[in-house]
Amino acid sequence: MGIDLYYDDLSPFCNSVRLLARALGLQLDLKERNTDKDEQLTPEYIQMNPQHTVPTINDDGYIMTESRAILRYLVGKYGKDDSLYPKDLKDRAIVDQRLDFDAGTLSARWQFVCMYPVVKDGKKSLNEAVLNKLDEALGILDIYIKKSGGYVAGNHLTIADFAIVGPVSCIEMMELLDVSRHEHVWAWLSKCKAEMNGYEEENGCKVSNNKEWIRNALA
Ligand SMILES: N[C@@H](CCC(=O)N[C@@H](CS)C(=O)NCC(=O)O)C(=O)O
Repeated sequence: MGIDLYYDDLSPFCNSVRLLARALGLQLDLKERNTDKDEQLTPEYIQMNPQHTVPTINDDGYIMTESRAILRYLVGKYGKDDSLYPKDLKDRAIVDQRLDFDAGTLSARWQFVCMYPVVKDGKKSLNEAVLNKLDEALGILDIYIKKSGGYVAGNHLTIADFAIVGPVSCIEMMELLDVSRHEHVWAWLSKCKAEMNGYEEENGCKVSNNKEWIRNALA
């Protein structure tokens, strides 16, 4: 029996979970909840996840929400070794720091300051100040990648890369910022595309499909 994943193709946070499941060789039973149509607002879903967000997983009755918590849970339970989430205290703390940076700064700026005003509140353009804040977050990520030796939290893939590749590939797709200006982010993104199993299927093609959705919202 696979793990139930409640997901939405519009959500990069779901793609992060799907990419990690691929890396771990896990079978997911995909249960779509289109958040654009509020399919996550049913009493049954809210009973399972009071935040009514995707992704949510149900692993044989064990419910977990919040993409980064899900990544930690899956790798802890199903990882064959500790390379994706090191057991060494200091190495793990770096991964956790990057995950927190993503949740509190990078993805938060992207989701709540850039995306939601457009797709939820009908804003037709983003002002320079907003884009500068997002660009600043990318600049910080660039420093982290440079310091770590080519990946977000080390010199190899960890769950921090899986968490961050979803939102960064969306930022690239929106073409509101020149991501290539951040050379380490740009090189890292290429490596993720090449090295993550099923990248195109689990993230790349969804990001491309969403381009139209966002373009329409901005038009
Ligand atoms: N911090 C959460 C964010 C998840 C999230 O905001 N998902 C959005 C889709 S991208 C959602 O489910 N929105 C519907 C809602 O809030 O009702 C995570 O990383 O899982």
